[in-house]
Amino acid sequence: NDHLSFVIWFTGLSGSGKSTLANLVEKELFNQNIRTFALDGDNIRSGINKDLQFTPEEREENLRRVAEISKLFINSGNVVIASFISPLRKDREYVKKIIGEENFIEVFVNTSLQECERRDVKGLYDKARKGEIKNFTGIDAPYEAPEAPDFEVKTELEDLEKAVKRIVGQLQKKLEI
Ligand code: GGZ
Repeated sequence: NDHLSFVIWFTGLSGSGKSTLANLVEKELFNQNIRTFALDGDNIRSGINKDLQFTPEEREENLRRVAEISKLFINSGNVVIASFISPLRKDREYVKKIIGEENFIEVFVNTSLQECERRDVKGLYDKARKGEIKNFTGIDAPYEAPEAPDFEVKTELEDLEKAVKRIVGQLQKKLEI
């Protein structure tokens, strides 16, 4: 089953639901016999990027390596599903340049800081508010929302399954299957 390969890049705050949405998209593509490979903080920052923390320079390097890894995987015929906060526009532009504009699909997982903080699944916002974690995105480090993402999911308003259908439906045209 031959199909085009590209990167679906999920950007949004910690706790916005990037991984949840990415997993649903991956499942849907898998069901359609599309080869996918998922990259996120969990499998990247615990291994290949465990030398990197969260200063602006280290985030940039984190994302640069992710972009290069993504390129390797798309060249081997995978649709890459990448979920990273990727808070700065300039860094997302850099990633797009490495991967190639035509192979880069940006999904803005738009959940308000207020809601992410209310959920606080891992208790990280609480720690950041107390100053126990420095440079935390949304608290004492910036998040720059994409200006023209290919897709935007407002998780507080939209049913996730519907959002997945919308995204995968559009992608099928691009995939030529
Ligand atoms: C943001 C942090 C930080 C700081 C640890 N700022 O919700 P999580 O826990 O599982 O996802 C977050 C993850 C972010 O890593 P990324 O590689 O996606 O970031 S970036 O794209 O900016 O390089 C969060 C955890 O790491 N985490 N400290 N200070 N998120």
